[in-house]
Amino acid sequence: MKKTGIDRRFFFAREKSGKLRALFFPVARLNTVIVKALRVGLGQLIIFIDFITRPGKKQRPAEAQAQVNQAARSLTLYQFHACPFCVKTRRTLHRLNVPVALRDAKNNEQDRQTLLEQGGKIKVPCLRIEENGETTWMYESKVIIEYLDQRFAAV
Ligand SMILES: N[C@@H](CCC(=O)N[C@@H](CS)C(=O)NCC(=O)O)C(=O)O
Repeated sequence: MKKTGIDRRFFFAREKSGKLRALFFPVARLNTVIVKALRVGLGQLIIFIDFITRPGKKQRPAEAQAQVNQAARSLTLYQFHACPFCVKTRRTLHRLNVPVALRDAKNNEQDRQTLLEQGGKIKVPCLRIEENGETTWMYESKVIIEYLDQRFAAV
C-alpha cells in the first residue's frame, strides 16, 4: 500500500525517536550506575564513621543489666544496614546497652513482608514492641530514640 504524507512523517518521527533513545540509553545507564555507586559509597562512609565514633556502652550492675536484657527480648528493630536513621537508632541501642534483635528489612524478604503486612509500610527504622500480649509498631527514629531513652537511660 502506498504511504501517504502523514504515514511517512509518522514513520520518520518514530525512527528518529528510536535512534535518540538508542543514543541516550548508555548515558542514562551510566547515570544510574553512578547514582547507585554514590549511594552505596555514602552508606559505607556512614557505617565507617559510626564505627570509629561509636559511644561507649552504658555500664550497669549485673542485676540491672539482666533486667534490661530481659526487657530487650520483647523488642525487635526492623532496619536497613546503611540507612542513616537506622544507624542513629542502633547507636542509641549501643549507648544504652540494650541488646535488641535486628531484622534486615532490605535483604531479607520474609522480614520485609512482615514489616509491610504487620507494621503497615516499608519504612525503617521501625521498632516492634511486644507488651502485655499487644504488639506496637513504632516508626520514626526520633520517636524510637526518645522511647528507648525514657525506658532504659535511668536503669
Ligand atoms: N523520618 C524517618 C525517615 C526514615 C527513612 O526515610 N527511611 C528510609 C531509609 S533511609 C526508608 O525507610 N525508605 C523506604 C524504602 O527505601 O523502601 C525517620 O527518621 O525514621
